[in-house]
Amino acid sequence: MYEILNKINSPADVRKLNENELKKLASEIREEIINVVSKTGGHLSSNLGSVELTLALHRSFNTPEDKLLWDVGHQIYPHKLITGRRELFHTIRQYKGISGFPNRDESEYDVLNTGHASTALSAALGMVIARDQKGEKHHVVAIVGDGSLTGGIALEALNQIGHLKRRIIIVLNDNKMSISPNVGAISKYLDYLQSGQFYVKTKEMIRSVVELIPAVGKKMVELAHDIEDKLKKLMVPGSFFEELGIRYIGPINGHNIEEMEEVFDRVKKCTRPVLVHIVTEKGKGYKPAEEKANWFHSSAPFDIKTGKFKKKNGAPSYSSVFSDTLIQLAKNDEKVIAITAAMPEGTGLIKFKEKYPDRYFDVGIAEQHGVEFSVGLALGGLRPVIALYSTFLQRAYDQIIHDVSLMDLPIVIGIDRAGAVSGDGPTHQGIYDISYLNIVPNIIMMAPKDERELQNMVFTALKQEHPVTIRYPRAQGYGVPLKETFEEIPIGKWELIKEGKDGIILAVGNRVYPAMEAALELKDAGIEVGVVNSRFIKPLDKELLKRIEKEYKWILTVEDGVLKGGFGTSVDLFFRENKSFKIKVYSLGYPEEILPQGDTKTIHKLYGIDKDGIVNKVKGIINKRKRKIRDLLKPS
Ligand SMILES: Cc1ncc(C[n+]2csc(CCOP(=O)(O)OP(=O)(O)O)c2C)c(N)n1
Repeated sequence: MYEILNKINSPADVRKLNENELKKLASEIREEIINVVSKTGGHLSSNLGSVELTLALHRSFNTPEDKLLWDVGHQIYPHKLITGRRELFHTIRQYKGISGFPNRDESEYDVLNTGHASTALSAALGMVIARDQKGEKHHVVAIVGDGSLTGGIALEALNQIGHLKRRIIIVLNDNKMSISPNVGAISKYLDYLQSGQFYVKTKEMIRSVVELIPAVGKKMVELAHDIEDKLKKLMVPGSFFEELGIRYIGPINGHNIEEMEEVFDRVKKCTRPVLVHIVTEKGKGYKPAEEKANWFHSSAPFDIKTGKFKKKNGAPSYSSVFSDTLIQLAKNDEKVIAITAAMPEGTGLIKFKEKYPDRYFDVGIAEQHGVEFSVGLALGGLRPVIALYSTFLQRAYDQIIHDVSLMDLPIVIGIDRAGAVSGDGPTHQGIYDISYLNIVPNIIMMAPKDERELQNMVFTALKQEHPVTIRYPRAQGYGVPLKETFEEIPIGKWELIKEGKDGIILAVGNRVYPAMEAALELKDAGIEVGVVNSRFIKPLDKELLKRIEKEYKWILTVEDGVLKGGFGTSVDLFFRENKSFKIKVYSLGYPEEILPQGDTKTIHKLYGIDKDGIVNKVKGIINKRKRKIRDLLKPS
């Protein structure tokens, strides 16, 4: 039972609290977040850091009339707890539960659905224009982290915000961290603003420059003042934002509600763009998360007392096999360069950084730039390997077509978190990559059935003179033994695992093992189906397809991706292009709809791409064919 939190049904209740009650509320919110996330998993550190900021915002601004737009949206658990979702909070990230991100369908307080970084400033500016056009008066506040501020789209928005000079409030929530410590020149600049050194440096610099000028005549004095003015501007805190036309205020303690409220109340009177620089601590209030904010960024369930994560099985994750293999291969090839876009832990490339710091680059939340940077590396004769989550690779689609594909460059893209993902919901599903890459020329697309095959794929990919993508899920492997040596896989050659009688299953990546299990179960039921590990999504194994066409009556394709434009459609198209209508192609995958939030097991089951779903589909195909034959035999 929480003394204060249990009475909070809306921000109006928070506005009535006194200083002590507010402090108590902040601590109860933290306790509730730690309790729930320790069971469900979720974004812990950012939420522990944004508690006071959330309370101050909802007290100063008249939400929901005033609009709060949370960038990424992974830091809004405190916001959810005080905007009417307290009782549902334990369902967060679960199937049929509340979302871990802002969701307009859930609450009028959630203004913009987010999940990908750096979108809030652009959307906020659009809402400002709409407000002004309609003669409305409310405030529009975009809350963006220091990591997300480095994303290209955020900088494009700042460019237009400064230009249009409309009334908009930007709250920069600076905790010096992206998921890992923030990187890049902008991050250094924010550090500089925080450090207070600017003041000393300004004075010193002005003094030294002025001293250099001989003090003769009025003109020289004027010149000295002029230089002083310019230098001051150059060194004054926030002058980067000021020069863009955005008023800078800060840095301000993001854990002091009173101080923040005072500032917010003041900036509400501003008639032009303002940026309030708030400084927070990621993981605040829970020691393990304060010490390891990166590991608790998107946390697995953990033991509250020890701060230790609850492990599943002992097999390594695909991400770590990808990274370990790359490290092994980089030993004998100095040209191999590893690139991540702000996900060193998630992609496992942090290990590469430790081994080869000079050949590792974290480009920040900048997937477009990361891919284009790889283009330059490849043009310069190096072998870039960039690992991105499937959902974030969407950001770099133009670079993939316009540069990687059209110049046919040898770049390896590790597509991590491919397929349905647990917990994060619609914004993070990695289900589109097969379809959107399938249509791009020159790209070789692979998907391993297990961790050993992933090793061989990384090895094979680095031998190609073309772009190669390797998609793998967020999962641990099957415990298949890994090796120190690797085998090259012939491009476009599938693995025929098992022959069948009437039909054969062509499975992709993480669907191969469920297909094998399904085939075994079907065998017990007297149904013999073949299974192929379609380890190349592109190019197809045309030779094998031609043989299958001769020997089988039907094919069932299975993939952890959307059906339209997916692997199944490629197989179907292959036969149609060859004017072959003898064999029937059935497909399992996702329809064109927004997948619900849930764990992968639930999603796979829901859409029938797990073992049971494959068994049922095969039985359905066979029954349908039997019915057809019976119908044909009926006397007319
Ligand atoms: C386009 C995109 N790339 C990567 C991510 C993964 N991601 C989620 S939060 C985050 C860090 C954001 O840092 P910051 O904005 O400073 O917020 P903090 O986590 O520090 O609170 C990253 C990289 C994402 N959500 N969107």
